[in-house]
Amino acid sequence: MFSENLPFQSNPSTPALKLPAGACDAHCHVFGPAKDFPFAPERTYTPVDAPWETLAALHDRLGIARTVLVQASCHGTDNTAMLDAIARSGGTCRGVGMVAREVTDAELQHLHDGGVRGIRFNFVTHLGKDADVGAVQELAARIAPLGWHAVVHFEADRLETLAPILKTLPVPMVIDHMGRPDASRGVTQPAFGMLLDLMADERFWVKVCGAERITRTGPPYDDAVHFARELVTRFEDRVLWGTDWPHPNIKKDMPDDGALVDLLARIAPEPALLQKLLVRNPTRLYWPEKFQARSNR
Ligand code: 0GY
Repeated sequence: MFSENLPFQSNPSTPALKLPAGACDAHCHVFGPAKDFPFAPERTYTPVDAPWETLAALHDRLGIARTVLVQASCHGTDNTAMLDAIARSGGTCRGVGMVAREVTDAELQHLHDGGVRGIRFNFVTHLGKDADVGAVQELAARIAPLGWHAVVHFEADRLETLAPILKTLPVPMVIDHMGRPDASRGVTQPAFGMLLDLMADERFWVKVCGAERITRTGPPYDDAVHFARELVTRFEDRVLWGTDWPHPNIKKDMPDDGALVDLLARIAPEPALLQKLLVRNPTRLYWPEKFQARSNR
């Protein structure tokens, strides 16, 4: 049986915070519509339809100019909904796909041509079977020549086992949702310490979104903000942020995306840090050709 997801908020608030030009939502999804892009039979949940047009309208309202779509488990390794959205975005969107171990070089090239710049591996119990470690190592070696990175999504208690494996991979790695610690245990908890240790290695990046996932107190996520703030101040050049719209598997307190944007005023109140988090860093990872062009000027 699949669990059914709650609908996203259809009328989010307009944020008070004005985002810098070129701001990027580096973690969000398109789902379906199921009639055009059916969900994967092996999924653990059925999301609500969340098409590109709805996401684009949300981004307009929030002041977001660029998008990184992240493939989610409900679509499995069928990246077509994401590729379709990227193709319709007019160059403002890039993607992170999910692929089978047997993916061919031609398929990887097709994804690259379609705007994909990384692949994602899940190690999260409620999303089903973990990624196979042998496949992760093999695929990481194959995407390295494409200049791609790996996005790694895990629960905090998996890091002890995963860290030694990740350290052997020959690509940059982006960790989802601050490594999913239990925010009620504070920033001094061992699991978060392990993440900070990992981040000392320049290959690792982290997304400072997911406050609504790690919180134990709910909105306005006071317990979770400390984690994001700590990461942004320590690793200003390797942090990314996203809305996580349409918020799959959130069971209560469906986030107001406008309020999530306003949380940035507490996570990165310094304009220079906000600029790195929302513009410079995602450009370096997802639009490297523009990043290099700017650095050469
Ligand atoms: C997220 C989080 C979740 C879902 C997935 O691949 C997925 O289905 O990532 C979750 O359930 O916590 O980042 O979208």
